[in-house]
Amino acid sequence: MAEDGKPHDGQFRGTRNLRRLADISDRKQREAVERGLELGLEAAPSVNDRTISTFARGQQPAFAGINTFRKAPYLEDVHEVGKHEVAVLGAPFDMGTTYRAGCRFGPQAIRRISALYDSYSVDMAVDLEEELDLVDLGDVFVIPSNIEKSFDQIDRAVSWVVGEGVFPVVLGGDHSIGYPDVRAIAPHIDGRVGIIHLDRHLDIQERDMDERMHTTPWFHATNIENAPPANLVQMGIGGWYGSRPGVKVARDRRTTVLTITDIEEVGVERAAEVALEVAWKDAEAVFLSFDIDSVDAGFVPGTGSPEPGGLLPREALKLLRLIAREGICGMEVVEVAPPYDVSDMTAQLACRAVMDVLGTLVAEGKLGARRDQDRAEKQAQEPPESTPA
Ligand SMILES: [Mn+2]
Repeated sequence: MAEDGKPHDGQFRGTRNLRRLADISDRKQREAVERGLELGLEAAPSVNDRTISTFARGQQPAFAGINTFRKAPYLEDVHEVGKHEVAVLGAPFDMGTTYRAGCRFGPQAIRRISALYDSYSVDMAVDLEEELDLVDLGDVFVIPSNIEKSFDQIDRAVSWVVGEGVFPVVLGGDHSIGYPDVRAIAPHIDGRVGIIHLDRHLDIQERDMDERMHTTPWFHATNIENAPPANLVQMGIGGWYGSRPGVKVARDRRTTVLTITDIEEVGVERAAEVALEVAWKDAEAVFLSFDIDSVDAGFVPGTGSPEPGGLLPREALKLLRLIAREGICGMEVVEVAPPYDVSDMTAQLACRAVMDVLGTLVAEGKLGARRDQDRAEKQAQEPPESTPA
């Protein structure tokens, strides 16, 4: 019992987080209001709330305006990306799909539904707007009829972002982009890159119908010298679709495979521990690849190769958060195919996956204002360097 006698005070995260959130500044939100009034005209005299402008220029209303990811600033000039911490970019490519196409519209759909969300989470006690400098770079110019040229374009785009020291969030697109994403990131890592891959499918065969399709990214990614298969963890596997050629490769290369039944049996926490242990072994960084079809098809109808019996959304989000806690070097969310979606629910879960991962990275001081604060405090504690005599 707390001092004021209120039962359960401080016992639950929710109540504690209300206080934590109150400590986060609302500077960016206030600036956004000022900017809205300046650019969008003051509201009609009948509107009592004078923070509202005539033209919608900020977060609200969620259903209005031009959408970027969570209505973050659109960074038209990619040369400026290095001034920011996180860049969202779309890879609207679906020529690697082997069943139903449509995930070229994934980035648009994820951005559209992302406008629904505010910047802060009571469960995580973070404010993404205030504590993280995120921009939306728009989409990569993919070459719709050519897989290899599209890989080159995606590789070049992601490599640019990472080379500028910025954390990439890639919105797919089909899973073939896992290969160019890792190909882009690996050269920037001084050491091994682990890969944690959530999926119902192994996606590790060499070719599919003679090409490098969405069933093949990890074959090619784990051919990259510092992205070895020993550090690849494949979680949630268990679909009946397209597994046979990949099974042999996964066996030969000795990747770590956890089926959905494994996860069910050991539990999400233990599964995450195993994944982190394997992916991080002798590695400098870990890349996170989230195939939305790792979730039960009932929750994600809008995907190219749906599979019943996968993760529940809450399990998937928990797994992602546990993985993100140790820090990652980038993430992709793939296989959101809006033409088959219902009520934006698939795009919405993809959006939430990104937000929960970013929120975790901020909360754990791996990215954003808390990391900067930790670093500044550490620096202040270090004794001043002695000047040479
Ligand atoms: Mn899949």
